[in-house]
Amino acid sequence: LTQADLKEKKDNFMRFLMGYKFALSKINTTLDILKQEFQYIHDYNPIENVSSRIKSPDSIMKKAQKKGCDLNILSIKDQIRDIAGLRITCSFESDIYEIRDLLVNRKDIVIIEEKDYIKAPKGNGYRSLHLIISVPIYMSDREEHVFVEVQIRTIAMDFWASLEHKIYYKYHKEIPERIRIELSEAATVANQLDLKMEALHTEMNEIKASISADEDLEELQ
Ligand code: 0O2
Repeated sequence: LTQADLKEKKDNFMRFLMGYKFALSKINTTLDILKQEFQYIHDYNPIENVSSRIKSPDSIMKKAQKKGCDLNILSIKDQIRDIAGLRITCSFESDIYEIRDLLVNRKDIVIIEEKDYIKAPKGNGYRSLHLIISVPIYMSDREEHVFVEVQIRTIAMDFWASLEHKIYYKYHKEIPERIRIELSEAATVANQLDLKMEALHTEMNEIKASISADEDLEELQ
């Protein structure tokens, strides 16, 4: 390959990655609107935090090689579905499904795949809801659809996953047995905390509903 060929390949790849940047901006805006609207209508916000990242060209290539995927833009676009990743954290488990439903009901987003590691946690204790969504983006000369991986989890699930991720890489993916057991116990405790917080949240909502029903009644009398 000549220098000019290489430059053209690099330019094409960077342009290809721009599509993912636009898709993330679009979903971030969508979530921001949903958040503000939800707050206005229900006086409640199910989204605590949103973070996003685009995989580096290096890790895209590594993943493509690992998967045995051809190293061209079309194959990578089709087979590596987490080039753009978005993580949403919320306070309560019920919020996760609330956000999922808000996304599912949007006409401009197509849900390609759903993995529920909350109903079926991974062996190590990992819990989260994963969605692969397809997002349309409008470039100057064409319309494209790109995949975005959305991970939705509670703060407790996120706390556990971040630490597990660090430990996993610290031990080069071979976690010692004792730490593995302790991580699994920590996942159980995090789950118990989620259940307790959800129960308190439900109770608070019931109290709020009964106060507002009393107020409505007073207004009528
Ligand atoms: P990073 O650095 O977060 O991007 P795939 O390999 O994506 O084609 P897979 O493995 O079936 O297919 O995808 P899955 O199960 O949807 O999980 C992908 C992502 O979820 C991971 O991305 C992690 O971010 C997260 N994840 C999944 N399992 C675990 C886990 O056991 N512990 C933690 N901490 N995170 C997990 P990457 O690319 O592995 O890493």
